[in-house]
Amino acid sequence: TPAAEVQSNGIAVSTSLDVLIVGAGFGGLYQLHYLRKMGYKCKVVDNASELGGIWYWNCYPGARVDSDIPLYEYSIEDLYKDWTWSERFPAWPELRRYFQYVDKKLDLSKDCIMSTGVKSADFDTKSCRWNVNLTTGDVYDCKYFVLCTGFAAKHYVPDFKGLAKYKGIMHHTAKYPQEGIELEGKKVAVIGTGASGVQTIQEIGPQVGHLTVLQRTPNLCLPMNQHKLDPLIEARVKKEGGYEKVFKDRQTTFGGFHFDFLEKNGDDDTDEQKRQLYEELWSGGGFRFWLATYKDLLFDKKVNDTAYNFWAEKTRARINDPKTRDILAPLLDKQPHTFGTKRPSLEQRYYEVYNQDNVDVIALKENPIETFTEKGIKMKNGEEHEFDVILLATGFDSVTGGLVQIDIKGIDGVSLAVKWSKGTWTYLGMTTANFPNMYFLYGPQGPTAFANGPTIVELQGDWIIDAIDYCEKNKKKTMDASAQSEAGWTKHVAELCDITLFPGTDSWYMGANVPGKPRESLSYAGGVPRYVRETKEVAEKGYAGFNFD
Ligand code: N01
Repeated sequence: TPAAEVQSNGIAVSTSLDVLIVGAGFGGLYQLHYLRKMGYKCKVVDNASELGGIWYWNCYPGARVDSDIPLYEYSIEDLYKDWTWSERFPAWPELRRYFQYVDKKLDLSKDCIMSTGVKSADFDTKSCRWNVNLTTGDVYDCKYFVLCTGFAAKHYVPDFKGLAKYKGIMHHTAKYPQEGIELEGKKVAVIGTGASGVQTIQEIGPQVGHLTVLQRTPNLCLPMNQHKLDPLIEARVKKEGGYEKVFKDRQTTFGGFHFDFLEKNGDDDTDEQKRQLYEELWSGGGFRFWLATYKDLLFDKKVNDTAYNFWAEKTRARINDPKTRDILAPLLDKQPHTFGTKRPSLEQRYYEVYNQDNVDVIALKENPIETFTEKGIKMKNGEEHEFDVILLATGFDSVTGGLVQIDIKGIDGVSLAVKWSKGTWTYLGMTTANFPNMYFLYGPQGPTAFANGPTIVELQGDWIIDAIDYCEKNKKKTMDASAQSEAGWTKHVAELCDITLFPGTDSWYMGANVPGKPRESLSYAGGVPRYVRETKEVAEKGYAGFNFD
């Protein structure tokens, strides 16, 4: 297809690119920066009006990151040197400012087409290029199509009866109004107690008139141990190489964090030693109690139960009312799921919020939602609750949803949504057969859900950038995963997960949170170092498992 020219604001813009990147979050901006530096003509397209990806959309009260600083930032271009975080786990406004800072340093915005979505894309087998249709009506053609849509680009609203009847203010947390909502004194409901629900509840509980939490499954939350950071101390840590060490550690640990599972199993320790370890991990805060513990925690239910018991004991002690205690933190015989097989949220004052007079919790498994009404929600037991505001913290069509919601058609005209309708197929978690020159990162069958985002977008990002460069240097028109290599990788991902405790729990990790979605491991459970080794080996063998034209 010849390079078309469109008029945008009176300026002639070429719509023919080397690389079109979808998503202006950590992943997409990394691609843009390096590919552009290497001389490729690139643009990023994003629905949001500002850079930041998930941090643009998730601006609900209390939204903050769950990886300690400096895990959750770019390790590149010495960006860390001139940026200082104010808290150990920063909140969304600070993350937005970080993106503005990165933009200023790397001059990214000029190549980002914002407030614009990608409607569809199809591969032209004659020109070997992608035609990409934007919501503005513009059509771009590009040789490489790189999807950096993140794991949570498509929010999920359950099909509640009567939902449309409700006349009050209602938002999904991932579509929270940018200008905020006045909640003071209001009667508010939060449905869902995943990370979004927990963060919202603990933030608004002390502000609203009355808060009703509608909980289906308790979240096995861990203490965040948030604290302010002292800029002088951070400056010293940076000078002594502390940040660079963390960036290196990200590549060598299971989850891309700066801590890792221990070299021992639960049974290697006595009960007393276990308790001592759990106390230490607990007081360290963050994900340590989940990911810096016995290496068989997520493989051996008996060991896992010891962690659950410890969690329940610590948590129950914070909840005053016995009934509420059983709803939020049941004992082992009523445990909602195996510890850590759903992502534990990090909390700051979550359990104390339920000790307030203005906060109630409804256990939906005992008393489900019957229907939404004009004024609120009617429960199965006949009670009707009126609300000024309902917040749906009901999660995402995670990992695959953001990709398949774009109508992408490969060489045989079959869409990605159809190809993955009964299960996901990828090679290396970055490509899928019959979609040549198309790459995705922080998506299905990569370490995604089990790892820290910025770590993964840099590691997978480098692999994709190298692959594109390899094709260009070797004058390849197309690079496409073979059906055989894709089948092998998909089997490998399933096998890695099957030996863990994850498949036994209904969670977004397994695609089990959205009715009708295939149940499968959406992420690679072999850990970051193994993943990097396996993907590097493929590249070193001349991209074994790919067909080139
Ligand atoms: O979504 P979720 P999320 N009726 O799917 C409930 C990341 N994240 O947005 O557990 C009633 O975890 C559902 O109940 P159940 C993080 O990786 C990170 O909170 O299915 N309830 C659950 O309680 C996280 O894991 C941060 O029984 C229904 C909730 O809605 C991921 O995003 C902050 C229901 C959904 O929880 C997703 O988190 C926010 C129904 N029909 C998000 N359907 C940070 O801390 C669902 N629910 C960085």
